[in-house]
Amino acid sequence: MPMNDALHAAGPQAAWIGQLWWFTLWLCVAVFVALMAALAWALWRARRPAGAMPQPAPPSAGAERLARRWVSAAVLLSSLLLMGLLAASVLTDQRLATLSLDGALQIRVTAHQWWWEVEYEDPRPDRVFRTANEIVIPVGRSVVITLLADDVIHSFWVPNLHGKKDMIPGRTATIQLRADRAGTYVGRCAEYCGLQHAFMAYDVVALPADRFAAWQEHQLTPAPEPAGAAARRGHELFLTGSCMLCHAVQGTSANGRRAPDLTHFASRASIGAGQIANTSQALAQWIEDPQKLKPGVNMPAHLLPREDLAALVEYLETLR
Ligand code: HEC
Ligand SMILES: [Cu+2]
Repeated sequence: MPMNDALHAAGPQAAWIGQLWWFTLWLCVAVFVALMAALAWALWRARRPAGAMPQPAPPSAGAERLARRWVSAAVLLSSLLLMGLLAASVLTDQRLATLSLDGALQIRVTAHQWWWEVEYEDPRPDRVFRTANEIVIPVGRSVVITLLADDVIHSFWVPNLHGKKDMIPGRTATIQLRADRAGTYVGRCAEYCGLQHAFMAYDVVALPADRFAAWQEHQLTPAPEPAGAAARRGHELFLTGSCMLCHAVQGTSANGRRAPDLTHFASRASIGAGQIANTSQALAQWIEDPQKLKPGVNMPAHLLPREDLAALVEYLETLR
């Protein structure tokens, strides 16, 4: 089950933030209860017999001194509690910075209108690859994600793994995290960014180290030669039509960079950044009229003859 829950930490960073959250919550609950009790007590003490007009007696000097002392004590206590919250959040920041980055995996995530480009870095250029809307990471190994933005301001937020970090065009930010449990964690854009703000999800999939290594090797392979007449026709349409202007498929002449890399598109769970499940029917609808499935999308509609559309879908589904 994909998870999207800040209170079920799957790694140390979210756990530190979770502790701060619980501390803040219980402190505030205690203050609230104390305040309500004081209010109830004050109301009870000041009650008047029904019907009688209250005749406030001038307070005695002693009572006034006592009241002033109470007020000073309350102000002091509130300030101390606020300082406590401040100290706790500074401490949490320091703990977040203690994550060991030895042998960390380096990933670059670039925010686009309205999808996420994911690039796995490697000192060897032939081991760099790109995917979209799905960030696969190994369990138990730190990951440094460099956050960039192309044409939109987003905020990167995978609640099970870490807090939020803004992605601003022209600025580079990083976020360090580690997943200690395997699972699929849903990421969300947490900064209102426009038309598709509510539908810009991505999955962070944490796999055991060996499965991650296998996934990584597979991503590094170019797309297979399509077998079968329909898939071959789809391949040809892809390369002779407009698709290759925006999309890349490694191992072919398509190397557009304006849209998601489709080399292993069929292995992804969804189409359009979590918008719809990746099925052949949805894929055909997507190619024909992406606006209908995702208003505001920056992919044009393609009104193709029926067989051509089917061939394209057939081809895209070979891109495992
Ligand atoms: C003008 C550029 C452009 C052209 C031309 C174009 N696309 Fe796209 N395509 C995009 C963009 C941008 C997205 C990302 C949309 C989003 O999620 O917001 C996309 C998304 C997709 C996706 C979903 C990818 C994913 O991982 O979610 C598929 C599949 C796709 N396009 C197939 C095609 C096919 C097939 C053609 C040719 C018939 C084509 N595209 C032509 C820009 C283009
Ligand atoms: Cu956004």
